[in-house]
Amino acid sequence: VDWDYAPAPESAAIGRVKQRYQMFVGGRFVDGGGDDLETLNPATAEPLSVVSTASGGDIDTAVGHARKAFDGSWSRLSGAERGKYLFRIARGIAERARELAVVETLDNGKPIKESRDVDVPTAAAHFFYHAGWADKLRHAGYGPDPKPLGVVGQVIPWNFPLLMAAWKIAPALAAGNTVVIKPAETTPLSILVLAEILADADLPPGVVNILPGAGDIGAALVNHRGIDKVAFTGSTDVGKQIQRSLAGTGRRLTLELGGKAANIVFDDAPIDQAVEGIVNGIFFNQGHVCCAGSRLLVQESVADEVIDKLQQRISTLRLGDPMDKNTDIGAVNSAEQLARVTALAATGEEEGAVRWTSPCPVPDRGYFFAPTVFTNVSQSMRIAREEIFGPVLSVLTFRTPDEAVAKANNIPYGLSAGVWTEKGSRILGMASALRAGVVWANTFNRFDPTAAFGGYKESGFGREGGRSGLAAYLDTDDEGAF
Ligand code: TXE
Repeated sequence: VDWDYAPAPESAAIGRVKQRYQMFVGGRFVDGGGDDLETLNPATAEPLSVVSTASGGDIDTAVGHARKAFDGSWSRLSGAERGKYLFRIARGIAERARELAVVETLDNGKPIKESRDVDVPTAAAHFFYHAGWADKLRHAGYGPDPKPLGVVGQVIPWNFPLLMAAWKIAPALAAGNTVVIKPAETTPLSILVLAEILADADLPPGVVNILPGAGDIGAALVNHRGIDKVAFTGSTDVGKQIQRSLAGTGRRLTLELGGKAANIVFDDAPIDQAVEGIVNGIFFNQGHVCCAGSRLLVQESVADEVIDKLQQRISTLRLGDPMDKNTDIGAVNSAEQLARVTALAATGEEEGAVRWTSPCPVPDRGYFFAPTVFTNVSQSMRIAREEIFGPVLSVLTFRTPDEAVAKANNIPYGLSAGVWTEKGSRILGMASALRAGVVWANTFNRFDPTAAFGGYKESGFGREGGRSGLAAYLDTDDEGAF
């Protein structure tokens, strides 16, 4: 935990979930033309709050405000002045860290220790990092006077609601763009707290507009004629639809889609450390992670030892109330996602894999799924190929490094991978052979705003974070690949 980014002052309002939230458009909190949306606490399946949603007309209004802000004051500000706003927003997140963590956990179902120690500080760090970029664009090798793209339409998912908002908004603003963003329908609350932080930071009206709504509003937003660039994080199916619908429009597009990462353990790896990394890789955030290490590839000679230690370790994980600081695994975000995970896991048994479920008690209300491990998995099984997006690990074995690479790459995705070995040369060799945007060595699920994140193949294209992530919001041919 980097508490510089999340000082969590005792005075912060803690856990204040309002009864109703409004949209944030043109610098004001307003009601939208869509039906109100009830958001649930997935740990209890009980209503949590109500959110006003956007209609098609609201998209016109929000894009109009974003255009006016772009053409007006925002694009005329110096980079240093834009940076000041980003610093203020970062500090605002840090000051309201506890409240944000509680709202996030109640709305999403993730353990409070994760929203407190990962989501919120990393969101603040993202704004701090991009604040530093705002006045340095001319010195970053993008060309003498790199220009923003204009009005950016962004659609984000429910697995890291605040963090994804930060990943999208911070680089867009640092580069000088204005934003219209749609959160996921099951997790609209934390971004609407962020809206209060934006307002308190005196961000000029229209620079960021937040439109809660369902997928139809996302589709209307990305297809709106006033949008210059689209950034989407979500399912591969929706990403493909967006790519098709934008074909020929000339609009810039970045997609961050699904994954099926291989976490590869060699026989010389520090086994206990690897077991921790495997657990973190798949059970962090209930496995609702696009880069989750959902396929364990373990070298045959240590497979029994690793699986045995893994099951022992998983048996100690506490599943339950996400607001309990001791909880390791919280609630699945929605009834729909629970049904999806349950159905896909069932195919594992049908196709002949051996299922092991943690003996932990499972709460009798809310959306919970006990940590599950499949062994005897073959590459053709659905649980080895499809993104489950839940706390389910599929274990495959290999004998040689070449076989590990072949199996790791033999999927339609290419977002991330992990390698566990004491050999430095092997790490370098694997990193270049694996078709994955991110390769972690002797660690997993480490995020840093300075590092570019993004995929190959059906995991999408474009990068977020680092110099490359910023390039995606600039009118430059330089994709920032260094
Ligand atoms: O995703 P959707 P869902 C994967 C994961 C999960 C599956 C389904 O495998 O099990 O997708 O999740 C908006 N045009 N990921 O159904 O529908 C939607 O409102 C524009 C991986 O929740 O893609 C939400 O804001 N936008 C992933 C966002 O897209 C549309 C994160 C994501 O929802 C739209 C989430 C449309 N036609 C799910 N339809 C990751 N890469 O991290 C929906 N949306």
